[in-house]
Amino acid sequence: MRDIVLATNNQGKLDEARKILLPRGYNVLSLKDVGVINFNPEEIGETFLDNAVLKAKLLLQLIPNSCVFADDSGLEVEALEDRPGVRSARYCEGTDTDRCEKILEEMQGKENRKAAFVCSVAFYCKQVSFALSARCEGEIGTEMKGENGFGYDPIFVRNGKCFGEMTQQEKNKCSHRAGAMLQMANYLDDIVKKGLFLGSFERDVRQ
Ligand code: ITT
Repeated sequence: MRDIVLATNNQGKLDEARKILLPRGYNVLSLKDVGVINFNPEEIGETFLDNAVLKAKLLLQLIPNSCVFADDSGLEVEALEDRPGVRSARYCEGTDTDRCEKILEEMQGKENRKAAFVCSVAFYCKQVSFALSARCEGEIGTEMKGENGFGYDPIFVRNGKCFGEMTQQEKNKCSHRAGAMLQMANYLDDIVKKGLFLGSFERDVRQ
């Protein structure tokens, strides 16, 4: 099993990444697993890709002998000029529910309800780095639905079903994160074949 450390404080992202990458032979370690505490980079990038790169690079500085990756993601709503976008996590003060309610309020009376989730991923280790993005198209519902997932899942509808009502397995069949993680796994397989993958986190702590 190959260890990769995810630079996130978001448990929802961690759970989804694990479900997608474990069957591909990649063991996703959390910041806590590798003893990194107080990891709070300022996300000053203008794009999801910029922020993913920023988070991954910062984590690599802290654990330079490991393979690390970061996910920067969010919701783009067409009628709101692609807001909340890179500011998805901090669109307004409060909880995920408060942020969903704010979007629903802003969408009142709007006919165009098209939206997309975007996920950018950046992978870094000593020898190699890459970054990529994936999108999942859908629309904003008229009310919050379901108890599953996290963030804006209760208001994001894909093919008639809300992400908040989907099981993780269902969401992982079509989500932006699944798209990005599966592309990443393909790149990683290539890196392994070329002998450039660094190995496990254990090696990192022992050296
Ligand atoms: P890290 O930076 O620590 O990874 P974060 O939650 O701050 O965690 P981002 O800066 O990438 O992450 O912001 C992403 C926000 O976009 C997240 O907090 C959710 O509100 C939303 N989001 C991203 N992916 C989502 C998904 O699959 N379902 C619902 N909301 C999602």
